[in-house]
Amino acid sequence: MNDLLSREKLIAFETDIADCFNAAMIKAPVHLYHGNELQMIRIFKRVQPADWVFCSWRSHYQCLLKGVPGDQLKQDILDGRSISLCYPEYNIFSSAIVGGNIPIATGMALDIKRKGGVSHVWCFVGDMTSETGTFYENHKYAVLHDLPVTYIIEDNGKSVCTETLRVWNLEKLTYSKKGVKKIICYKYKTRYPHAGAGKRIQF
Ligand SMILES: Cc1ncc(C[n+]2csc(CCOP(=O)(O)OP(=O)(O)O)c2C)c(N)n1
Ligand SMILES: [Mg+2]
Repeated sequence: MNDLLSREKLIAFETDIADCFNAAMIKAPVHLYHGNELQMIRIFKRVQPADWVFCSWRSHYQCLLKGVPGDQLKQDILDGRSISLCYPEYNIFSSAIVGGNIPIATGMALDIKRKGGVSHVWCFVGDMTSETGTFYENHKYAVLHDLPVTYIIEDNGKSVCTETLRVWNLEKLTYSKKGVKKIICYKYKTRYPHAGAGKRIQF
Protein backbone atom coordinates (compact mmCIF):
# COMPACT_ATOMS: atom_id res chain seq x y z
CA MET A 1 0.00 0.00 0.00
CA ASN A 2 0.92 3.64 -0.36
CA ASP A 3 2.22 4.27 3.17
CA LEU A 4 1.88 8.04 2.89
CA LEU A 5 -1.89 7.90 2.79
CA SER A 6 -3.82 8.58 5.97
CA ARG A 7 -7.55 8.82 6.63
CA GLU A 8 -7.23 12.60 6.49
CA LYS A 9 -5.52 12.52 3.08
CA LEU A 10 -8.16 10.21 1.61
CA ILE A 11 -10.93 12.49 2.89
CA ALA A 12 -9.11 15.60 1.61
CA PHE A 13 -8.86 14.05 -1.89
CA GLU A 14 -12.53 13.08 -1.87
CA THR A 15 -13.70 16.45 -0.53
CA ASP A 16 -11.77 18.16 -3.32
CA ILE A 17 -13.54 15.95 -5.89
CA ALA A 18 -16.92 16.71 -4.25
CA ASP A 19 -16.18 20.44 -4.44
CA CYS A 20 -15.15 20.14 -8.11
CA PHE A 21 -18.35 18.23 -8.87
CA ASN A 22 -20.56 20.77 -7.09
CA ALA A 23 -18.75 23.55 -8.97
CA ALA A 24 -19.81 21.86 -12.27
CA MET A 25 -16.23 21.02 -13.21
CA ILE A 26 -16.99 17.33 -13.92
CA LYS A 27 -19.39 16.49 -16.75
CA ALA A 28 -19.89 12.87 -15.69
CA PRO A 29 -21.10 11.03 -12.60
CA VAL A 30 -18.90 10.62 -9.55
CA HIS A 31 -19.56 8.09 -6.78
CA LEU A 32 -18.05 9.05 -3.44
CA TYR A 33 -17.37 7.02 -0.29
CA HIS A 34 -16.79 8.72 3.09
CA GLY A 35 -16.87 6.83 6.37
CA ASN A 36 -14.90 3.77 5.26
CA GLU A 37 -11.36 5.22 5.23
CA LEU A 38 -9.99 3.23 8.16
CA GLN A 39 -11.45 -0.04 6.87
CA MET A 40 -9.95 0.67 3.46
CA ILE A 41 -6.50 1.46 4.90
CA ARG A 42 -6.65 -1.74 6.98
CA ILE A 43 -7.41 -3.83 3.87
CA PHE A 44 -4.68 -2.17 1.81
CA LYS A 45 -2.06 -2.95 4.44
CA ARG A 46 -2.43 -6.52 3.11
CA VAL A 47 -2.41 -5.60 -0.61
CA GLN A 48 1.00 -6.04 -2.24
CA PRO A 49 2.22 -4.03 -5.28
CA ALA A 50 1.99 -7.11 -7.55
CA ASP A 51 -1.56 -7.92 -6.38
CA TRP A 52 -4.56 -7.22 -8.59
CA VAL A 53 -7.46 -5.00 -7.54
CA PHE A 54 -10.88 -5.02 -9.24
CA CYS A 55 -13.41 -2.35 -8.34
CA SER A 56 -16.81 -0.94 -9.23
CA TRP A 57 -17.87 2.61 -10.17
CA ARG A 58 -16.55 3.83 -6.81
CA SER A 59 -12.80 3.25 -6.84
CA HIS A 60 -10.85 6.44 -6.07
CA TYR A 61 -9.77 5.27 -2.59
CA GLN A 62 -8.53 1.96 -3.97
CA CYS A 63 -6.62 3.73 -6.76
CA LEU A 64 -4.89 6.07 -4.28
CA LEU A 65 -4.03 3.20 -1.92
CA LYS A 66 -2.71 1.07 -4.80
CA GLY A 67 -0.30 3.87 -5.66
CA VAL A 68 -1.93 5.83 -8.48
CA PRO A 69 -0.65 9.44 -8.08
CA GLY A 70 -3.35 11.79 -6.78
CA ASP A 71 -2.76 14.40 -9.52
CA GLN A 72 -3.21 11.83 -12.29
CA LEU A 73 -6.30 10.40 -10.61
CA LYS A 74 -7.88 13.82 -10.13
CA GLN A 75 -7.26 14.73 -13.78
CA ASP A 76 -8.88 11.50 -14.98
CA ILE A 77 -11.91 12.17 -12.76
CA LEU A 78 -12.11 15.76 -14.06
CA ASP A 79 -12.00 14.28 -17.57
CA GLY A 80 -15.11 12.22 -16.75
CA ARG A 81 -13.59 8.80 -16.12
CA SER A 82 -14.57 8.38 -12.45
CA ILE A 83 -16.82 5.36 -13.08
CA SER A 84 -14.27 3.35 -15.07
CA LEU A 85 -10.83 4.14 -13.67
CA CYS A 86 -8.31 1.61 -15.00
CA TYR A 87 -4.53 1.69 -14.46
CA PRO A 88 -2.92 -1.46 -15.89
CA GLU A 89 0.49 -0.26 -14.68
CA TYR A 90 -0.78 -0.44 -11.08
CA ASN A 91 -2.83 -3.65 -11.59
CA ILE A 92 -6.10 -1.90 -10.81
CA PHE A 93 -9.28 -1.98 -12.91
CA SER A 94 -12.83 -0.66 -12.44
CA SER A 95 -16.12 -1.57 -14.09
CA ALA A 96 -19.32 0.49 -13.97
CA ILE A 97 -21.41 -2.62 -14.69
CA VAL A 98 -22.95 -4.19 -11.57
CA GLY A 99 -21.11 -7.50 -11.18
CA GLY A 100 -18.89 -6.79 -14.21
CA ASN A 101 -15.65 -6.96 -12.26
CA ILE A 102 -16.41 -10.24 -10.48
CA PRO A 103 -15.78 -12.89 -13.18
CA ILE A 104 -12.71 -10.98 -14.37
CA ALA A 105 -11.31 -11.04 -10.83
CA THR A 106 -12.08 -14.75 -10.45
CA GLY A 107 -10.51 -15.48 -13.85
CA MET A 108 -7.38 -13.58 -12.88
CA ALA A 109 -7.15 -15.63 -9.68
CA LEU A 110 -7.55 -18.84 -11.71
CA ASP A 111 -4.74 -17.72 -14.03
CA ILE A 112 -2.44 -16.95 -11.09
CA LYS A 113 -3.12 -20.38 -9.58
CA ARG A 114 -2.60 -22.24 -12.88
CA LYS A 115 0.74 -20.48 -13.43
CA GLY A 116 1.88 -21.04 -9.85
CA GLY A 117 1.99 -17.29 -9.16
CA VAL A 118 2.12 -15.72 -5.74
CA SER A 119 0.04 -12.57 -6.21
CA HIS A 120 -3.46 -12.20 -4.83
CA VAL A 121 -6.68 -10.74 -6.27
CA TRP A 122 -8.87 -8.30 -4.33
CA CYS A 123 -12.38 -7.76 -5.69
CA PHE A 124 -14.52 -4.91 -4.26
CA VAL A 125 -18.31 -5.14 -4.55
CA GLY A 126 -21.28 -3.31 -3.06
CA ASP A 127 -23.85 -4.97 -0.79
CA MET A 128 -26.45 -5.35 -3.55
CA THR A 129 -23.85 -6.70 -5.96
CA SER A 130 -22.94 -9.35 -3.39
CA GLU A 131 -26.52 -10.66 -3.57
CA THR A 132 -26.45 -11.23 -7.35
CA GLY A 133 -26.20 -14.58 -9.09
CA THR A 134 -22.81 -13.85 -10.59
CA PHE A 135 -21.38 -13.22 -7.12
CA TYR A 136 -22.78 -16.57 -5.89
CA GLU A 137 -21.25 -18.52 -8.79
CA ASN A 138 -17.88 -16.81 -8.66
CA HIS A 139 -17.52 -17.11 -4.91
CA LYS A 140 -18.51 -20.78 -5.04
CA TYR A 141 -15.96 -21.46 -7.81
CA ALA A 142 -13.21 -19.57 -5.98
CA VAL A 143 -13.81 -21.37 -2.68
CA LEU A 144 -14.11 -24.86 -4.19
CA HIS A 145 -10.96 -24.35 -6.32
CA ASP A 146 -9.19 -22.47 -3.53
CA LEU A 147 -8.30 -19.54 -5.78
CA PRO A 148 -6.12 -16.66 -4.50
CA VAL A 149 -8.92 -14.09 -4.33
CA THR A 150 -10.69 -12.12 -1.61
CA TYR A 151 -14.05 -10.48 -2.28
CA ILE A 152 -14.62 -7.35 -0.21
CA ILE A 153 -18.27 -6.46 0.37
CA GLU A 154 -18.74 -2.76 1.06
CA ASP A 155 -22.08 -2.54 2.83
CA ASN A 156 -23.72 0.88 2.76
CA GLY A 157 -27.16 -0.74 3.01
CA LYS A 158 -28.31 0.59 -0.35
CA SER A 159 -28.43 0.00 -4.06
CA VAL A 160 -28.79 3.58 -5.30
CA CYS A 161 -31.86 4.49 -3.14
CA THR A 162 -33.16 0.95 -2.57
CA GLU A 163 -32.61 -0.90 0.71
CA THR A 164 -30.79 -4.12 -0.08
CA LEU A 165 -32.04 -6.19 2.91
CA ARG A 166 -35.64 -5.16 2.28
CA VAL A 167 -35.47 -6.20 -1.38
CA TRP A 168 -34.44 -9.74 -0.49
CA ASN A 169 -36.35 -10.00 2.81
CA LEU A 170 -33.08 -10.70 4.56
CA GLU A 171 -32.04 -9.94 8.13
CA LYS A 172 -28.35 -9.96 7.22
CA LEU A 173 -26.41 -9.98 3.98
CA THR A 174 -25.89 -13.55 2.74
CA TYR A 175 -22.09 -13.30 2.84
CA SER A 176 -21.78 -11.22 6.01
CA LYS A 177 -21.96 -14.27 8.25
CA LYS A 178 -18.80 -15.19 10.15
CA GLY A 179 -16.65 -17.99 8.78
CA VAL A 180 -17.52 -17.59 5.08
CA LYS A 181 -14.26 -18.14 3.20
CA LYS A 182 -12.58 -15.55 0.97
CA ILE A 183 -14.86 -12.72 2.14
CA ILE A 184 -14.26 -9.46 3.97
CA CYS A 185 -17.46 -7.58 4.74
CA TYR A 186 -17.57 -4.14 6.27
CA LYS A 187 -20.29 -1.58 6.86
CA TYR A 188 -20.08 2.14 6.34
CA LYS A 189 -22.47 5.08 6.43
CA THR A 190 -21.71 7.56 3.70
CA ARG A 191 -22.50 11.27 3.83
CA TYR A 192 -22.95 11.45 0.05
CA PRO A 193 -25.81 10.42 -2.24
CA HIS A 194 -25.29 7.36 -4.49
CA ALA A 195 -23.93 9.59 -7.27
CA GLY A 196 -22.79 13.19 -7.24
CA ALA A 197 -21.94 15.27 -4.21
CA GLY A 198 -25.28 16.63 -3.10
CA LYS A 199 -25.83 19.55 -5.45
CA ARG A 200 -27.91 19.29 -8.62
CA ILE A 201 -25.70 20.26 -11.53
CA GLN A 202 -26.98 21.38 -14.93
CA PHE A 203 -24.93 22.38 -17.94
C1 LIG B 1 -25.87 -4.29 -14.86
C2 LIG B 1 -26.18 -2.99 -14.19
N1 LIG B 1 -27.42 -2.77 -13.71
C3 LIG B 1 -27.71 -1.60 -13.10
C4 LIG B 1 -26.74 -0.63 -12.96
C5 LIG B 1 -27.07 0.68 -12.26
N2 LIG B 1 -26.42 0.72 -10.93
C6 LIG B 1 -25.25 1.36 -10.77
S1 LIG B 1 -24.71 1.28 -9.20
C7 LIG B 1 -26.05 0.40 -8.71
C8 LIG B 1 -26.22 0.03 -7.26
C9 LIG B 1 -25.47 -1.14 -6.80
O1 LIG B 1 -25.56 -1.21 -5.39
P1 LIG B 1 -24.38 -1.82 -4.54
O2 LIG B 1 -23.90 -3.06 -5.16
O3 LIG B 1 -24.86 -1.90 -3.15
O4 LIG B 1 -23.22 -0.75 -4.70
P2 LIG B 1 -23.01 0.71 -4.07
O5 LIG B 1 -23.19 1.70 -5.19
O6 LIG B 1 -23.99 0.92 -2.97
O7 LIG B 1 -21.60 0.72 -3.58
C10 LIG B 1 -26.90 0.17 -9.78
C11 LIG B 1 -28.17 -0.58 -9.70
C12 LIG B 1 -25.46 -0.89 -13.48
N3 LIG B 1 -24.46 -0.02 -13.36
N4 LIG B 1 -25.18 -2.09 -14.06
MG1 LIG C 1 -24.64 -0.50 -1.62
